[in-house]
Amino acid sequence: MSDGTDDFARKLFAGECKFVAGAASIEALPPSKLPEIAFVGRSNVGKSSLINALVNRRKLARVSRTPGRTRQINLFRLRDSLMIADLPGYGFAKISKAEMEAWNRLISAYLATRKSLRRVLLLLDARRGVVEADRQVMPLLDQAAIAYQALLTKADAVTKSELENVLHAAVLEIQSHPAALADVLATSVETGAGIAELRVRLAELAVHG
Ligand SMILES: Nc1nc2c(ncn2[C@@H]2O[C@H](COP(=O)(O)OP(=O)(O)OP(=O)(O)O)[C@@H](O)[C@H]2O)c(=O)[nH]1
Ligand SMILES: [Mg+2]
Repeated sequence: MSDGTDDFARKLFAGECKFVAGAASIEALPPSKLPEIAFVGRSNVGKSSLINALVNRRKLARVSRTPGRTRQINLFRLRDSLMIADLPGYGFAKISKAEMEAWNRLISAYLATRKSLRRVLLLLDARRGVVEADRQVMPLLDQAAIAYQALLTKADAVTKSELENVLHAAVLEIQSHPAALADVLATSVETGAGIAELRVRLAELAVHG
């Protein structure tokens, strides 16, 4: 099956993708008019891996086994159509209170001031689903009133029936969040599950040209 949208999505994510900036503060973030998608989720959930899979580059966004690796907002530009923001992960157990407050400030400021932000992707590990740290972040997203899409990462790491249970529970939980989109997408960078579908959804928000 291939209509115009699929075609555009494929071309968009196969095209030029450039690292624009790494910003540790909102002031350091370059202004942009292009529609922007932010990747949000716990440390180690697979944000950078998913970005790499979407653009089909192995090492565009840095991937690490050590949680807490991405400490700044990393901004990427896809052609002249879309910006992708890889946000620092949260919920890392060994983080100090001061670091957590710094994270909260950075993310709240980003959500409140980034005018070009069109969507947030909230990544959840398929082995766990929604966890306490996510429950603290979701109200921030609701307040910002930016539509967010919840999705499961690492779908390959659970059985089919586990995946169905976690998906079901996640769908039920996000229902009570006003800014969350209704469905939850299952993805895996290992099997490629959900990646093409996600490209199409993101391409719908991009500048077509
Ligand atoms: N099995 C499996 N492992 C994955 C998948 N996606 C990511 N991982 C692994 O999960 C670990 C963390 O991935 P990252 O992409 O660095 O996670 P992150 O969310 O960017 O982490 P921070 O930058 O620390 O917030 C790495 O060891 C990845 O190889 C997946 O779809 N399946
Ligand atoms: Mg990362």
